[in-house]
Amino acid sequence: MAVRPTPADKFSFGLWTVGWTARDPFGDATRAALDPVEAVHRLAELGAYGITFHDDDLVPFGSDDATRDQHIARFRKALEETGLVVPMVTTNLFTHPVFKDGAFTSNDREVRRYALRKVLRNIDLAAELGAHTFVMWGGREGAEYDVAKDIRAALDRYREAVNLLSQYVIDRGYNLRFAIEPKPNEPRGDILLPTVGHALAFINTLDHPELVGLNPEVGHEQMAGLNYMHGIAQALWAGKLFHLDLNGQRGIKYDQDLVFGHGDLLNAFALVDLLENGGPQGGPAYDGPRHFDYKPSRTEDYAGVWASAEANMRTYLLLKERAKAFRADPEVQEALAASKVTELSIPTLGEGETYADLLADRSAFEEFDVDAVAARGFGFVRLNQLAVEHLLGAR
Ligand SMILES: [Mn+2]
Repeated sequence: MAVRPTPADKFSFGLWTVGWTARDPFGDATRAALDPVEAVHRLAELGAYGITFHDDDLVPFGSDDATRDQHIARFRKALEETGLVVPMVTTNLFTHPVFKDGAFTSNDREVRRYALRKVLRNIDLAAELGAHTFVMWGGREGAEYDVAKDIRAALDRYREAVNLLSQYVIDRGYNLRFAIEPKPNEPRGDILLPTVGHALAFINTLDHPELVGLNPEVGHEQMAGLNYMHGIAQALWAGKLFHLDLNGQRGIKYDQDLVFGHGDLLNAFALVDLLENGGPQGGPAYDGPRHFDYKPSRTEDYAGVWASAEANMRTYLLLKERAKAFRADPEVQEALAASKVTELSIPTLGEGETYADLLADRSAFEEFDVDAVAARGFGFVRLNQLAVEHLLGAR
């Protein structure tokens, strides 16, 4: 099937994804380092529109100012040559040993002050490169031992950090919003703000909640046994889907970072259907970057790296095409109505109806035939089979 990604599809990749040299806790790197300039050119050739990075992906940690400027200048030149954009930037607050007990929430106050400086410097770079989203994944913000971290104090410090960074963005006049990326564990035993729900509750306590949203990742929700599509739907419902990280995960285990769709394919289908067809008029519910945060498996050479990058985009486009066919199928529309999926959009009380009116409505209770209604089936299995058949290309 002719599936060709184009920049209009808004696919973006982290520099750390295709650039992962495949070092894991048990083994050495299986691939040589990738030049960020080559990553830009290759991704542009494959049809991507954007590239994202952690500060240290682009400029090795500890580089002096002159070296830093050189790395940034080479990268900018590659962007200009290819037309690739930088929609998002993030900060590495997890690799260097100084962050072993966290960054914004380290028990060590000096580490917290250093972390804020590292992020402030990176915010300037993000704004300079035209990014509109600044992701915060607090991978080391957590603990292994319940007695070793005061969780309420840690959340106070987390909030203090995000409030300070928000004020900085406002004072500088940057067109930049923050997106918190939840994860339940790994590398810490337990990470703060472990799910979409925890992060939403935290955002509501901030000085500038309008500047802070979410960057939910497929694998991070599924590692906790949660439904990613539900998480995305709630983020949309709250007006907080600022960005998203697509990849694949097979169940509750370590963070696999597989290619998008190489985990729970049915959930990926429902996700793409939501993003592309879940808007108020049946169009897209989300118009931001379709960002892939995956890792090309350790078994792959560079030919496999670029094939896997392409696989993410192809899978997304194929699911988009399958979701469109699903929505257009008259039998699906009939099954959705028969399952009362559409009836859920009708408010439970009529317009202007009060609880007094409900109490006076004998058909709602006194004359309601509980047994007859309880005997009615919903037909959800038939509906889901229609989705499976569309996904398999059988309809
Ligand atoms: Mn991620």
